[in-house]
Amino acid sequence: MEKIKDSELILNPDGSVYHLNLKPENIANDIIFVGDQDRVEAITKYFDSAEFSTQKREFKTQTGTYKGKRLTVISTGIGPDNIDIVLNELDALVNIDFATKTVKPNLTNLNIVRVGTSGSLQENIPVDSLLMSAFAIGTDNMLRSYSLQDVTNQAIEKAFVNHTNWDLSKGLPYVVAADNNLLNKFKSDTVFEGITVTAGGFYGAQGRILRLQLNDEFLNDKIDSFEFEGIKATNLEMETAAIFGLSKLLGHKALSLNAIVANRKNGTFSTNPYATIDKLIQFTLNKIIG
Ligand code: R1P
Ligand code: URA
Repeated sequence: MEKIKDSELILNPDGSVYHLNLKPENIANDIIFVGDQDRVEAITKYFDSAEFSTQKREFKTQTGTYKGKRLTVISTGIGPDNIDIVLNELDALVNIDFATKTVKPNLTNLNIVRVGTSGSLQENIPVDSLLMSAFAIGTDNMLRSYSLQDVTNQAIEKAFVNHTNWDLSKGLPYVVAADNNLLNKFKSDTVFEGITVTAGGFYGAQGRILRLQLNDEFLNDKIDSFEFEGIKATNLEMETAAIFGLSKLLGHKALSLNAIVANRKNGTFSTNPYATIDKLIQFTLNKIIG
């Protein structure tokens, strides 16, 4: 096995991985991703016991047990670029031997569930509802640095590009599915399901106009009328496609759950987003132990 160079897999003086500040023994196989650092404790406050806590930059990690199951909660901060760091470093923690800097012969698969917030594109998916992403369309380009063809759904990609008359000077959108086993495990009558569009920004990239003119002011209307084999494009956020894509490439299983805090169709925002996020957290914890 070839040794990975020190400049490529960077370890801190204490042996922890560069950005996440974690050592292999600090993480569980079941991991919850949140964007916001403060959401980590909003989840771990429900744990039976805590064993580990650390933070570097926006990456806060806590590991403990919930109803006897060992779980790690980690904040990713905002955006697909952060997901590149979090997923590569988590994978290194389980699949690269830090002593020899070689890839382990037997690989470990992590289960990753994102508990995030999102804006709905559909009038009938109101603020304060919950939504699970069956597919994600990445419009952010981060994943295009990798060789992608084995993990993307090219039929949906083509249909989306045609339907939206996508301006390819912004890069080619990519489509990745959620892990099917996790999708079935978390299915519920109380949770909407749809195609999530992951944007590389919150304002222009999600069609928000404050003072700047957009490349395509009708893009959100074209996205919200997109559907593929009966599944609609339902919501906009900033991480899911990158999580699905990198997880699939690295052999991990990923799901994304969203608390709908904004409705872009009727212009509303939740009056109590933290209550909706808490509803999503309790839903997630109960399903994860199932
Ligand atoms: C934008 O406000 C942030 O909220 C959503 C978006 O994906 C983006 O990260 O997710 P989180 O609530 O997990 O941060
Ligand atoms: N997060 C997003 O990225 N977009 C929204 O509209 C709401 C939350």
